[in-house]
Amino acid sequence: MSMSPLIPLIERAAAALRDSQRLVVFTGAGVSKESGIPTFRDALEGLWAKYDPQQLATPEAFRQNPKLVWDWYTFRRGLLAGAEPNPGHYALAQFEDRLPQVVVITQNIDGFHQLVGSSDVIELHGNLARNKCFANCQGEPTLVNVDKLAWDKESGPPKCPYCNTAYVRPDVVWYHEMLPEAALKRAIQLSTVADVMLVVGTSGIVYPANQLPVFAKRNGATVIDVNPDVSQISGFADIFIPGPSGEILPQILAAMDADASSGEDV
Ligand code: BV8
Ligand code: ZN
Repeated sequence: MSMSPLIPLIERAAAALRDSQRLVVFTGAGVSKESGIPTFRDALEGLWAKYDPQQLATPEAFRQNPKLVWDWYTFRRGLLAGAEPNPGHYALAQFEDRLPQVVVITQNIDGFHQLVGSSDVIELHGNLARNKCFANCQGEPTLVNVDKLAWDKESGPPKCPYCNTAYVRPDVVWYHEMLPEAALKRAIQLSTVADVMLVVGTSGIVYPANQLPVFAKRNGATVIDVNPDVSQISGFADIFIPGPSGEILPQILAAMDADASSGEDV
């Protein structure tokens, strides 16, 4: 079998990760691509094809047409129900058995990192499984369990059961909305003191999440970027591994274990 040109990169990444004391993993839609979850832009097929996501995922769009936006999220929840975590998610969870600190900071809203056992996950953009009152009438966030509500589902979202005024909306961060303050603050803190940041499956386009690798790099972290394409991070990453995370991450884990066992032989 010809030596994959990626092997030296995978071994360099494994060596950096094996010694890390304060690892931050920063993920985007790409880590869930091999789970069959369309990335943000792909989630516009069929009847949604004519919409620009940045026109659907905004408070203005929801105010203007709550049913359209609610139905798009119901459609995406259906896609998620048919998908499952991939080997990349599992490999990231297994880092915790080998390293003193692993925090996963994700832009994704699918909850897959928690589903496979990652125990410290920061969700910068919320979670598709949660809903809340659009007015956060009981405080930020006023979570609402819609499974307990009866309403005409054809009409779009239910009214908030607490205030009966505002509609219920998905608990996700829309464009032009602030990210959850505590989550962003902790994400910045951890990125600033990380000794290694493993960036997986993000284009690095969306602000302010895309600043985290910059903070890590600026404060001396080794930055590793795993992405089949060049991202906004690849240019300043110490190690750029061009490949799909579902294949690359298990190989990095195996290389870490191979190193470790050879270390034990000595
Ligand atoms: C805010 C939840 C402050 C909703 C999402 C002009 C310039 C700069 C910034 C802006 C600007 N205009 C507006 C802004 C700010 C804006 C922004 O960044 N816009 C971008 C488009 C330029 N940001 C905001 O509005 C944020 N809020 O700034 O607030 C503020 C507040 C008030 C007033 C003023 C300012 C809020 C952003 C949060 C938006 N919500 N998600 C939902 O999902 O419905 S973001 C959404 O897009 C997704 O959640 C996802 O996280 C994100 C896209 O990022 P990625 O995860 O990187 O995904 P992407 O598809 O881009 O890339 C996938 C990558 O995977 C690719 O690189 C691909 O190569 C790779 N890949 C593919 N296959 C694989 C793979 N990788 C590994 N393995 C594979 N197999
Ligand atoms: Zn309410």
